[in-house]
Amino acid sequence: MKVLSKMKSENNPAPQTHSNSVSSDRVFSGIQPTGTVQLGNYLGALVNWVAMQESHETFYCIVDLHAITVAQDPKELRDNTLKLTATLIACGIDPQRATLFHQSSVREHSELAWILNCVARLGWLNRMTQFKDKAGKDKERASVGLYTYPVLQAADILAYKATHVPVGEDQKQHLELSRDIAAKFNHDFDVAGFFPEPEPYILGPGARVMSLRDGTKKMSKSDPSDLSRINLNDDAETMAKKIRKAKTDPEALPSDVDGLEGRPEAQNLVGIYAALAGTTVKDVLRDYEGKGFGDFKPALADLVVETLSPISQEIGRLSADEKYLKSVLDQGTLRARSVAEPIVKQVKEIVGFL
Ligand code: AQP
Repeated sequence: MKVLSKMKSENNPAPQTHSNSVSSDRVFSGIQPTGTVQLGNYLGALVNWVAMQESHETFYCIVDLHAITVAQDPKELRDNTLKLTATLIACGIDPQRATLFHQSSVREHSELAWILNCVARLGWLNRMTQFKDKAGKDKERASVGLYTYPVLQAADILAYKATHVPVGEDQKQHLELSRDIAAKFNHDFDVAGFFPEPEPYILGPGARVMSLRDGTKKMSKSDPSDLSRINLNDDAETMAKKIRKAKTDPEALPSDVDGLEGRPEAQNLVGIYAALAGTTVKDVLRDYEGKGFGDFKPALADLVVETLSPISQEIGRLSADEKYLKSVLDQGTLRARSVAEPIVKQVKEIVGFL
């Protein structure tokens, strides 16, 4: 992947890979079937998912158990699960290489989550900022599931003893919690090294894509404003219109990264350009220094359309083949269970279940 290879060297050491062989590292990541995949999901997570399937054993999970932490229409949830399967394949996930499945079909996730709920501490969960954001002002009315969401996330990862988790920056705190839970389990039951402490894998200028309407807010599937995000299934005209209408400021682009300080919308658009072009913010500014958004936005719109249009068309094609999508998930479930079942069985023995 052009995008990933450049970002890796500049920002973060990559997990060990070996050419022509699969690394012993195991990768797990998840995505909620809560709407249409947006550009932030793509750049923050999916680009890395695709790259990592080449060199690692990978488990990619459609996390429907996480989705129901907020109200979902049952029919929509089922439809979204299939649509997301089509989207992930259209983005480049190869079901022959990666294990692609939906979370509720592997009961070990829920079983391990309960055990880990009894390991995690209330004080740790009280510090989770995503709960505060998602629960909003009236947190008394939020579901208990939304509160314990990060523990289920730890179970998702640890049920496979995954070592690396490619995610967007918003998931950093949850990943730290997963590491704490793994370490506490190992310590409490005197099983040093039983669970690895999973490493977050957060890369490059696409790790935090912000709303097109407000550069201080993360781009999100569930933002009520469709203009705030680029959906992967938007048509070319809609994508270009959203970039044209994106909030900006009247200043020209600066010559260096420091000049973007205090200009969240400009920073976001330049970051999106850099991530899509597989380059750095610094390089983008070198090309567009002194130019206004009247010049920059059309170039960005072209790049967005050029990258996402083929994916959007492929989503349309694959979505029509429900039988194929279900067979991919069925196969993924079998493979995922064959790994998670013995690990969770061992966990039950360790904690003392008969
Ligand atoms: N704006 C973003 N920038 C970079 N990465 C992002 N991710 C999400 N938004 C951005 C990453 O996408 C992966 C899957 O996310 P998710 O569907 O599990 O849930 P989320 O993080 O809550 O994403 P959304 O789009 O905001 O969904 P809703 O609106 O349903 O809550 C994760 O790796 C995430 O970091």
